[in-house]
Amino acid sequence: MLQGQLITLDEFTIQETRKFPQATGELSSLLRDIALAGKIINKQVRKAGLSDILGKQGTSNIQGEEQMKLDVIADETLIHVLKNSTDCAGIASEENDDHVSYEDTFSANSKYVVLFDPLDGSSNIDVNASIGTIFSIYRRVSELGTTCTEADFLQPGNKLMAAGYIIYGSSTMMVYATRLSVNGFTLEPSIGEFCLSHPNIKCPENGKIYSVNQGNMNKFSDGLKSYLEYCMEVNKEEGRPYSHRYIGSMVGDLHRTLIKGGLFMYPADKSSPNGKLRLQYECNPMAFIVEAAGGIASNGDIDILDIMPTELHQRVPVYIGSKKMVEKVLAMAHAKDAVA
Ligand code: P6P
Repeated sequence: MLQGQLITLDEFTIQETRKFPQATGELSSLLRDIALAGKIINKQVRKAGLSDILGKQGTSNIQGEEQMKLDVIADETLIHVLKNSTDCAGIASEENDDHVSYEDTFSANSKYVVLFDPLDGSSNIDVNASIGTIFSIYRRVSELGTTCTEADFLQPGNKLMAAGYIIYGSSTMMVYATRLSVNGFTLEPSIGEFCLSHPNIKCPENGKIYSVNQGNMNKFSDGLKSYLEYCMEVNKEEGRPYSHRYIGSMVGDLHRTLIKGGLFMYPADKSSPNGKLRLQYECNPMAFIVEAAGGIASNGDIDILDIMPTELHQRVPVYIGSKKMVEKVLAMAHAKDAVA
């Protein structure tokens, strides 16, 4: 996109709001607040090697995972920015036990709540691989003017109003989906603005990249093992063997899958019957984005977005990406397991 044609995130969200006369602009304003938090986190991530913020914080989160210093910085940044937003009634973070309800009058009368994984893939921080912030925006189900309840944060993904991520990679990008489209914005550091760089993203219907932690193969079901063998088989007509790409950062692996097509999966296995990834903080927002772009996302049985959450930090198996690749792995996994 030429310099003269730059459309900033602010301009884009205002244009989108104008398409709907009844829209109040609150969702757009909340997206801009999240973008601000992303810019602040980006500043810390980009200089992490030069300041004393690499490495472990010396604490663990609700997941029992060791927190990196940048995990805590990102979490605190999002909590602070959203507390000062006029459009967020409360938040729930992957790093914290419970949700937080903002009590000031403005916030209590806001109609949205935000869930986030402040810095997904943070084990990659010290080796400079892509990491990201994942966010979900729901309309609250509790009454305006009252304190948020857990029900506000236990809504299924098919109730999402918007979801997105900020990826701190070779460039810093914000990608978000509404029910209408998925759009990507690249941070232009010289003006400090996210600018539209990937309008109307579509996930290719098929692909040639599969993304899974192959080290867990011995713990996978027979059906899944047969699918991985299928990926590695030589079949020139069908473009196999596929390429295996896995960086251990869901945002990085999913961004590639969204743009280039492919299949990302974190299946259930013998030691993790519900897989590893969190429904509310990772799987639902990513499923919303990929499905808005034409892909599909399943837990192996049903659409991720149709799962009724029962706990804030529950984990689910996930198969997500190009429609034809997800359908194939589910067919092979089920067929083989059905026989077993
Ligand atoms: P494993 C990062 O810790 C994360 O939550 C996701 O970003 C990533 O896809 C997954 O876990 C990696 O898990 O077990 O392969 O290291």
